[in-house]
Amino acid sequence: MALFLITGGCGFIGSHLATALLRRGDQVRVLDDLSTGSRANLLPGCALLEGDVADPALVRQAMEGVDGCFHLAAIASVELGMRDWLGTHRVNLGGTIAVLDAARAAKLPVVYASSAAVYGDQAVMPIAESAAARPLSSYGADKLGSEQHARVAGAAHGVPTCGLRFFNVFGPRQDPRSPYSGVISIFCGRMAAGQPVTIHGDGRQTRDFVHVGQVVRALLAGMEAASLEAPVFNVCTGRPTSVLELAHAVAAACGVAPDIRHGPGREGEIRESYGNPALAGERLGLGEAVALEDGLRDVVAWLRAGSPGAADGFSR
Ligand code: NAD
Ligand code: UD2
Repeated sequence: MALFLITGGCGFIGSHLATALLRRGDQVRVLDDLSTGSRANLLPGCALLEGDVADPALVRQAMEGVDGCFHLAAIASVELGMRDWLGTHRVNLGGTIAVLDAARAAKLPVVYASSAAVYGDQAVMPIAESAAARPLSSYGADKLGSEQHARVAGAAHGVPTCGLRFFNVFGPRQDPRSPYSGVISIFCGRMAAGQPVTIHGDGRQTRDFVHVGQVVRALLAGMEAASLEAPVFNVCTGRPTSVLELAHAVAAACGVAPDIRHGPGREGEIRESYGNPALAGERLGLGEAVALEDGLRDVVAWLRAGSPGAADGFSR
């Protein structure tokens, strides 16, 4: 039995990871400021330290006695990064450096969330890890910065790391009420309530929607793969879905006729984004991805059950 720290463990992805760790018999400590996460997302048995991941003294305290850290705390929104450049940078890169710095005394392994946003617009699809990173958002730039500091942590300070470039993650517990939430939770929340959805632009932009169950498997495998070489892996399905196709798939999962409006395109919108999952499949040994339609059914069932917290059984 090991003790793991999860920063951002009260959030969407972190809370599914906490559940998986507890289920396999590990202990979990969470550091979270509850800005977008919630206590209800944690199962009893998780110790919660409430505060800021960019506070170095608090992070050192949170790291005491643990066997490894999963660093997921971030302001996970491209749009918020556009609006509050410096504020999000303090959390999204400053928080990562605080975690890596605290890990160096005991040389603890750190698995951290990067993002497909590091790639920006790419000409060649599906995107492999070897593609040159060219972020178009401050959020993506801070995730790329996190990868660079992870490399420094390994080379200069002996901290083993593994970075995971999540593509567009979806599943139960992604807040449908927040305008900064992922498109699937927004579309499911609105369509299940009989409301129209707004597509930014023509809807032909593509994304690679990966179920949170697959992301949790990647995080657990990432802890085993963490090394001083600071590897990074895509976490994706390799399948593109346009936002327009997605709207129709969500309508089908909700059993409603789609009511789709089109609004202006988003600033800095990435046109095409789907990843090559081969390297992660080989090195992390991830199984078959959950099909989009099956995953959407999970989200709709969770919403119809009243969006319950962690003791909900909505984990794959
Ligand atoms: P989330 O907003 O549900 O979770 C983030 C958690 O971090 C929340 O519980 C929030 O309260 C906490 N947090 C935010 N700022 C903090 C701070 N200053 N100090 C302490 N805690 C803080 O988002 P998520 O979707 O679960 O994302 C988890 C990680 O995965 C993030 O790093 C995000 O950038 C990354 N990611 C997510 C996706 C996705 O599609 N959801 C894709 C790529 C990468
Ligand atoms: C980015 C990252 C993702 C993750 C996320 C964190 C890429 C390719 N992906 O996701 O990895 O880090 O940021 O927030 O960089 N949309 C609508 N209507 C809506 C909401 C969204 O049309 O009501 C569109 C949006 O314009 C975009 C797509 O849906 O084309 C996905 O948007 P999102 O906000 O769910 O995620 P995205 O791609 O910004």
